[in-house]
Amino acid sequence: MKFATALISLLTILPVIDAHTIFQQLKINGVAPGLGVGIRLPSKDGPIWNVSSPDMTCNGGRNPIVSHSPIVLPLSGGDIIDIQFKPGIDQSHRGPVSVYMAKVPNALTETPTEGWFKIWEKGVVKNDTAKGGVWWAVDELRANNGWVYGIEVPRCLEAGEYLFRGEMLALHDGAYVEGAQFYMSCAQFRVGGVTGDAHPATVSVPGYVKYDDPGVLHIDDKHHPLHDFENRDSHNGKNYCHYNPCFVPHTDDHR
Ligand SMILES: *[C@@H]1O[C@H](CO)[C@@H](O)[C@H](O)[C@H]1NC(C)=O
Ligand SMILES: *[C@@H]1O[C@H](CO)[C@@H](O)[C@H](O)[C@H]1NC(C)=O
Ligand SMILES: [Cu+2]
Repeated sequence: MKFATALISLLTILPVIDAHTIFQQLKINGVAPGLGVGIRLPSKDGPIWNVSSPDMTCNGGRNPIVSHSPIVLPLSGGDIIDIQFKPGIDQSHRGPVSVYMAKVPNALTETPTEGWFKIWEKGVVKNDTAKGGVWWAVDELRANNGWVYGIEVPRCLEAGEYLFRGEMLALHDGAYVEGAQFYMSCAQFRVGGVTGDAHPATVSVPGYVKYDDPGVLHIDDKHHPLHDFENRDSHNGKNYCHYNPCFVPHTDDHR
């Protein structure tokens, strides 16, 4: 396959052991098309800190895109997507995982700022004091060799081409301005087998998040950083509301 060379050289760029990570591979209903296939891969797996930067959309900038897959992967409503963040992520890096989609005229060439809606999110997975306390989506990802499982493609989407943005947020330095670390890549999909009656609220990326949103910046009510924020009730558990939007158009949620 033509894109094999680019992917092999990408693998040599990304070190095997690294504190950081990036969404590099996916499965559709359990089948993996291949590393980087259908995905725009940056040269480096470092975070984006600047929430106002256009690099928030599909990475780039300090992490230039080196492998822009020429493939748009076919999808149907109700398909289950798994995404893998590789290589590894240091255990100091903890936080939520979110997935956004945006409809575009051409998934190969467009990088839209507007029109993003969140289809999936996971924050705190469990809180078991006997087993280390609060367990975040990123802790689960780390335990699963980078895989995030079970992202269902909403059946109510309009048919057409979409960008699919997998995002991991590491909150450990979120007590500081532009401290929270965003890791994202975009996959390219052509969606069919859908009802077309969804009208989800959309946000712009960048723009959907500010460094001082409560789900991103962690400070106490006197504006002192909370270094142990992950284990504070006010910032985790069921009440943890991700940075905007907090709306997920589930498959049965025809809005
Ligand atoms: C963040 O990105 C915005 C938009 O590109 C830019 O104007 C600003 O200078 C950047 N800030 C930093 C600290 O690089
Ligand atoms: C986590 O468990 C501890 C101990 O039971 C409890 O005090 C705390 O409120 C829980 N936090 C969340 C976010 O559920
Ligand atoms: Cu880091």
